[in-house]
Amino acid sequence: MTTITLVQGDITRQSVDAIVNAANSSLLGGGGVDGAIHRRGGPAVLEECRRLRASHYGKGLPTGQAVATTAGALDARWVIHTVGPVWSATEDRSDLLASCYRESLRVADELGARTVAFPAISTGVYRWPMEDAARIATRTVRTTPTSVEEVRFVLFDERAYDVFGRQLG
Ligand code: AR6
Repeated sequence: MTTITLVQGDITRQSVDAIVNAANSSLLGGGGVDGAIHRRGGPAVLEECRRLRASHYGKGLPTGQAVATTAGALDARWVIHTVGPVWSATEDRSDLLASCYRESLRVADELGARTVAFPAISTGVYRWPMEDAARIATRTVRTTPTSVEEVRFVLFDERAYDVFGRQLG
């Protein structure tokens, strides 16, 4: 059984086995959660991202996929980088957003992670409406078979926290 918990705060302050990063396909960092994770995780995270890029993802990590690195100085063992879809009003990209959660959990299982913290993927720079993103995130985590014991959604602000809270009932 996987317990789903909800926290309002900064994902880089979480003490968990794996922290999921809302990355971009370059794997070289950016703003939002990605910037915060690289800042606090330190150069070891970026170094491993660079190596992964060189060895496997020369064309970038595809949207909806996930890959793990060290967590550097973060209070976690791994960072799982996933690339959310940019919101589109004309194209349904829900499956890609669901895939981020599914693939991150698959990688977490491979690593043997018991506790995993997720941000609200795609709801910042990638502009996905919070209600819809929360519905997809919670439904996917609830329906994905995994050995992860705790999935912790870490929401930055009170509004996002409330929206996720309503989805989890
Ligand atoms: N802890 C938890 N949540 C956070 C934090 C934090 N420290 N910082 C921001 N959020 P975003 P995306 C929330 O933009 O939409 C980057 O540049 C934020 O309020 O981080 O998937 C990447 O490199 C929002 O609700 O990720 C990509 O280019 C949520 O996290 C692009 O942004 C996600 O916002 C990815 O965009």
